[in-house]
Amino acid sequence: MRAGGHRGLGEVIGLIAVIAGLAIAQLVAALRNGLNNPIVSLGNRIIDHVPAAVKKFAIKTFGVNDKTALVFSILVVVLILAMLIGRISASGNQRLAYGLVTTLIAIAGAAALFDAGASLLSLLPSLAAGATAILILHWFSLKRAGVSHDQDGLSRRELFKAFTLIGVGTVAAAGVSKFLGDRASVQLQRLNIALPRPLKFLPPPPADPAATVPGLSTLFTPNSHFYRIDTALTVPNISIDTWRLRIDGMVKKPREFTYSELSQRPVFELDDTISCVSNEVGGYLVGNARWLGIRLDDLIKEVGPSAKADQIMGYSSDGFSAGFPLAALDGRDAMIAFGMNGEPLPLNHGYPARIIVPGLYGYVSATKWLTRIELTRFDLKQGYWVPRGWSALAPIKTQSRIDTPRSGTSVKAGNVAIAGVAWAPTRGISRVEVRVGNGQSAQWREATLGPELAKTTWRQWWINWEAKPGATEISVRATDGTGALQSSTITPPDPNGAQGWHTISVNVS
Ligand SMILES: Nc1nc2c(c(=O)[nH]1)N[C@H]1C(S)=C(S)[C@@H](COP(=O)(O)O)O[C@H]1N2
Ligand SMILES: [Mo]
Repeated sequence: MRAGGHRGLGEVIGLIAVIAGLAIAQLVAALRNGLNNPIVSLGNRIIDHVPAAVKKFAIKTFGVNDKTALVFSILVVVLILAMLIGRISASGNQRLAYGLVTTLIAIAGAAALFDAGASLLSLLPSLAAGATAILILHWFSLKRAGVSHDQDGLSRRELFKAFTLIGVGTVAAAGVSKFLGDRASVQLQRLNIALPRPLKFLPPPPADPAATVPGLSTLFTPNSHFYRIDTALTVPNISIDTWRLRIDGMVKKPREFTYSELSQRPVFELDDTISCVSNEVGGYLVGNARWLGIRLDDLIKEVGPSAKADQIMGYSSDGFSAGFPLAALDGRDAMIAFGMNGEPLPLNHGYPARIIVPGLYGYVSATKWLTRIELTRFDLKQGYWVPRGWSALAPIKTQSRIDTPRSGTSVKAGNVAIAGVAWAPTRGISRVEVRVGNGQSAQWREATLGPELAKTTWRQWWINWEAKPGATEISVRATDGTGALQSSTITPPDPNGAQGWHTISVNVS
């Protein structure tokens, strides 16, 4: 038997060493909130530094799965490197192999030092990963030296088996400990806390037209179906016991509040449709919820904003920030929300607290995992997305969407319901029109509007259509509560939200 062993054995050993290293790193990361797996830290740095164009491409291509795609890509690169390292180690060049591991660890460690709330401790997961990988490579190299004379492939196979077992065992252990560690406990806490009760509940919602119009969005978007957009590779796990909200900056009386202090203030309910600025015409990065929380304007008044301040900046525990005009607190029901559709905020949507400002896109207002509010100035501070090319001011544009029929599908000739939603928070929707066909003869017809919960929410709409065989286009346009017609000018989402009438093509058979 050659000293190098079976073909491919080096690569397998490299994989085992690195996977076990990552599992150990995961275990170490689970020991303390804020520590991250090296893969996650690398991903965080990529998210922070990729050019805006690439990020836009990723969101467009992978949609809300862009993070999974990113983690997966990093993992693939790391595993390819692992095989390379294994190969080098198997060929006898231990120094080069360990050198490469050390280099990888140095890069991952450096990445971790920029994670939110990083300290020297942030290096621990990477160091643990490196030490594990090198130990395993070393052990195999000793074994290899030991068995290279006895011509016996079996012992090598046994070794391989042993390490597969160790690898699988460590991955399982790391997963379990992570789960039991932070996530499960915060998840459990969330299930067990009672939301504060408003003095006055909003009336129960009216009958939902979606019940009788198949394919139409429901009046409220269930939390489980609500779109999620954020830069967080791992969802922050924040316990209400340790959570604090600091309000500072250009204020007379900076203050810090605990969860119970805030939730004992008068709470109210707000029906509000939030949207992502990245939502394309006809897109699904929009949802409607009944939020529960406290008034933001009252809170800001109490800390005494300086006359010089013109921006309210929310910061999250993971380093995201979003700023909007102080002047947006013009009486509208901006809130610090604790509840969403009758439940505490889901972890994905900002538990334990987030900001909701009716009428503004999420990236300038809706900070999830909120831990700090700073009164500042637009000429001093920019929120996370602004230096990345998005507008500093971003009111939600009037949009309308056809939910059914779906574009590119076929429908049977006869009576077909065309239906969808339209939104223009805080202006409301006063009219929705639908046009079938695009020729001279095509007429705009007024759709029936669903119930108006508030000027801040979307409105469902529907219309009956006598579909005749052939291919056709269907367009929709909305008029907001001020009487302004939705713009027909097609613009992309950047820098401040897509415009244009949603047009679909369907085939009638
Ligand atoms: N902490 C944090 N909050 C955030 C973001 C983020 O990346 N991090 N993204 C914002 C953006 S761009 C949008 S559109 C909304 C989306 O809120 P949702 O995920 O609850 O739908 O959250 C906002 N709040
Ligand atoms: Mo967004």
